[in-house]
Amino acid sequence: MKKEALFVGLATVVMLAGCGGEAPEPEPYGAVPTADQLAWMQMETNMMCHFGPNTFTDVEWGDGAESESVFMPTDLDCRQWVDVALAGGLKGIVLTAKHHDGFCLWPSLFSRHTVAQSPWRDGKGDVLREFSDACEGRIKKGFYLSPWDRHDPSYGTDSYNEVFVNTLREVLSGYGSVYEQWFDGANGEGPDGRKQTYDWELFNRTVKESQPHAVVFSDVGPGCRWVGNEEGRAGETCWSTLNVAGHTPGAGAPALDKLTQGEAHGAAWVPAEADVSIRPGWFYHENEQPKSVDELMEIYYNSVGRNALMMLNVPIDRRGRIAAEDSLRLVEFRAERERVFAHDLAKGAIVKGKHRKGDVYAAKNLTDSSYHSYWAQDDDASTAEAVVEWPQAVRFDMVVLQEYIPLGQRVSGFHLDYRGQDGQWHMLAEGTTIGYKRIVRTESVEADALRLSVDSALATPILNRLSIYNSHE
Ligand code: FUL
Repeated sequence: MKKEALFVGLATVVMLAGCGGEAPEPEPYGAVPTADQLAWMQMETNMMCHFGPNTFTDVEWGDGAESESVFMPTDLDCRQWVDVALAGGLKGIVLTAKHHDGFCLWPSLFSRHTVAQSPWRDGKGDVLREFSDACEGRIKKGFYLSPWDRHDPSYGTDSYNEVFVNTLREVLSGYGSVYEQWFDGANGEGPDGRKQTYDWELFNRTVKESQPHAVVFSDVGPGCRWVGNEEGRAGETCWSTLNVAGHTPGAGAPALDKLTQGEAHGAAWVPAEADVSIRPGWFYHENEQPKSVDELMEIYYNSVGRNALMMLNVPIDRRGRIAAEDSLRLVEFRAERERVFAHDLAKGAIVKGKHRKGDVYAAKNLTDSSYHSYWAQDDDASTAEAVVEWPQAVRFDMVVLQEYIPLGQRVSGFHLDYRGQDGQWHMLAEGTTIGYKRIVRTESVEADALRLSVDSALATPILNRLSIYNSHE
C-alpha cells in the first residue's frame, strides 16, 4: 500500500471513532439462547400427537400388559397429520414413539412390545418411518419417549437405563433430523414396586451424539422446560432463565410455580414449553370433543403471549388419522389468529424514543419487519420510554412486545399509557416480564398515541418489536 493511501485509511478510522459513528453493540446479559433454542422459540406453536395401544384400548395409561394385537390402525395416513398441522399453522410435530406402556411404534430390536409383534401391516409396519417420510421437506419432527416403561422387565434395575438408551438411539439415528426430543419425567413403579433411577446424564448425552441440534424438553431442560401444568398456561411473569443445577426431571424438579415463572437471573436458558391437549385426554377417545376456538385462543395468549412455546396435542384416532372435527378446529384456530393479527397499527406510525448512540439502535426498529434490528439504551440504563403516534386517532385493544432475546431476557417491569381524545395520558396496562413475546390484551381504546415505559430491567432494555392491533376490527 502506498504511504498516502495508508494515511487516508488511518484518518478515516480516527474520524469515525472520534465523532459521529455509533456505540458498540450492547453486551449479552446472563444466560442466552443457542441458535437452536432461538429457532425453536420462533416456531411459537407446534403439535404433539399421542398414538399407540391406548388409542385402541380407550385408556390414558396402558399398563404394558396389553396385547400387541390391539394396535391395528385401519387407515394410517401420516401425510394427513402433516396436512392438518400445516393447515393449523403449527410449525412442528412431536410423536409419542413410546408412552408409559412401553409399546414401540417402530420395530425396536430392544423390545418385544412393538409394531413388529402386532398384526398391523403383517408385523412389517413402522409408524416412525411413515411419519418421518411424511414430514420430510414439509414440517419439522420430534419424538416423545417415556423413560417410565411399564412393560420392560428390567425397569427398576441399573440395566434398564441401557435398554432405554438403546431405544432412544434407534429413534434418533434412524429417522433423519429431529428438532425436539421430549422426555416425560414420569417415574412410576415397575415390577414388584421397583422404582428406576434414571440416568439423565446418559440420556442427554445420547441425544447430543445423535441429534446435536435437537432441543431437549424435560422438566428442567437442558433445551426447554415443562411449564409446570398441562393447561397450556405460562406465568404472568415468565423468565426463560432458571437455576437447574442440582435438579432432575420428575421428583427432583423445582417447584411447579418456579417452572411456570422461571427465575430472574437464572443461570440456564431453559424457556418454557406449554403442553396442552385439544381434547380432555392426550389419547383419542371417541366420546371426547375438541376445545372451542375461544379456548384455544385463550391458551395461545397465555402461552405464546407470555413467553412460552405452545404445544398443542392432537390425538390420532383408530384409523391412524386426525379426526375431522379436530382438523376443522385447527383451521378455525389459525384463521382466528390471522384475523386478530392481520393489521399492525404501529406500522407506518411515528415511533420516537431515546436511544443509545447511533441510528442503528433507534426506536423505529420496534416497528420494522426485521427480527435482528432492535431499540437499545445506554449500557447503564434500566428504564426506557417509546411513544407511537398517529396523525389521527385509532382504536386498539392489543399490544405485542418482544425483547431481543439473543442478547438475553432483561425487562422485569413495564407499563403502557394511551393518549385519549381529551389529550391526556391514561394508564392502560402493566406487566412484569416480556421475553421473546408478550401479548398484552387491554380494554378497547381510541388514542392518537401509545407510550411504552420500561420501568425496571436486569440490564439495559433491548426490544425489537412493538405491534398494536384491534382484535374486534
Ligand atoms: C404426561 C403423561 O403422563 C401423559 O400421559 C402425557 O403423555 C403428557 C404429555 O405427559 O406426563
